[in-house]
Amino acid sequence: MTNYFTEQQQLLAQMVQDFAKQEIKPHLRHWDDQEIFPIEVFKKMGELGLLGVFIPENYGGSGFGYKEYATILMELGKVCGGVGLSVAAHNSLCSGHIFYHGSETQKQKYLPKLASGEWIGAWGLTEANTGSDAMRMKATAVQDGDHWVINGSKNWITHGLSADVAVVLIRTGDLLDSHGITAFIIEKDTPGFSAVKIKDKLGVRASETAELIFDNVRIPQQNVIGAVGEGFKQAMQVLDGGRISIASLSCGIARGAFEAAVKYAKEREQFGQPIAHFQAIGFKLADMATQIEAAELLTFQAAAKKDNKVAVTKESAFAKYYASEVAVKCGNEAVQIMGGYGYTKEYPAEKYLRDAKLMTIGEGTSEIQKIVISREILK
Ligand code: COS
Repeated sequence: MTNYFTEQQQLLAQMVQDFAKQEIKPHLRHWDDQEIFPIEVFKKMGELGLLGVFIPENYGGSGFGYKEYATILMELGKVCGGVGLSVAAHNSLCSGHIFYHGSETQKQKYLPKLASGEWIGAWGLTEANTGSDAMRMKATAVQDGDHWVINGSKNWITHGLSADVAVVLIRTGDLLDSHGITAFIIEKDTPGFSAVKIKDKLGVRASETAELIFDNVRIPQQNVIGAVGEGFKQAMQVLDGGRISIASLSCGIARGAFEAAVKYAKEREQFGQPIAHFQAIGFKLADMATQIEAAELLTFQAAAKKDNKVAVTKESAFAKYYASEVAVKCGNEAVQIMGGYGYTKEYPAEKYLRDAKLMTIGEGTSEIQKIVISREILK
């Protein structure tokens, strides 16, 4: 795929590889074992322009497009799905929501801090009982003069504990009214707002996950994003972009697992020769390579359409669905090729598999992607 990259994408890929070699790879195992979200390393990525990738320069961002964003996340995915997930949630969900739907005042207030990494951003749609069925959310906001009072909770929120600011989707109208949900910006120290870390995840363990709790949280009217009642539609549009980021991470995880498997298959000898010489292994590698190329093409297709300001509902679902399933397959095959070694933490394959599994769940499960795709086809 590298051959299709522009010079700018190649430079970005190299920059992320250099950064990852220095700042991420040496600590991967520790962060994964201890479930540590490396805040200081995350903030350093802000200095490199990786936390405001598609935010225009006048708001302190890097001013790149989605193709460059996809390239960055593919490189991060090769190294650590957890760190990559935090970068994705920060860029496309929190900053993306404010950038695409916020007022000029909100953009000027929040985007420079988010793009530089001074502030970490989270985004909250899901609740304990409403994941795929997002519209049935229970957290409510009631108007009180020029403020809104929020009660309820959000669950599975990426770096919800460490975030300085969160964009949250809250019910302001009737249950199941698609125009009864509103997006609010909440800052960390707002009274009544707290968060609890969720522990013991299977994968993406270097990415913090938290529950957000709202106990009579008073939010000023100026922190409403767009119009009251527009939140659900905004969230769906934000996820259309976000799913390209998960597809990109998935491609990176798949390629990381593939490269580790190729290296091992060339070195490991059984029956007097490297196992790569056996057709059983060669065919596995051929399937992995073909599927990764296809996943990358789908992902860059969605990214290119997003850059051309074309609706990407179907294309991002294609890419997210296919690439995330390919990541799981490649992680699984890498473990199989490495045999007993692949089953230990001494080798990278098992982490790729664990990190990959989240990609088929977060920002809409594979089953939700198929609902989105089929609805688009049958429209
Ligand atoms: N872009 C713009 N608007 C969209 C949209 C999109 N991609 N998808 C839906 N909408 C709009 C619809 O047009 C509809 O608007 P009107 O009521 O004005 O006609 C409204 O949103 C409701 O849409 P729909 O009737 O399709 O809602 P459903 O409850 O059937 O839900 C799915 C649709 C299942 C696709 C949605 O709930 C979903 O994506 N769920 C998964 C959520 C998810 O990814 N969660 C993980 C978050 S982890 S970060």
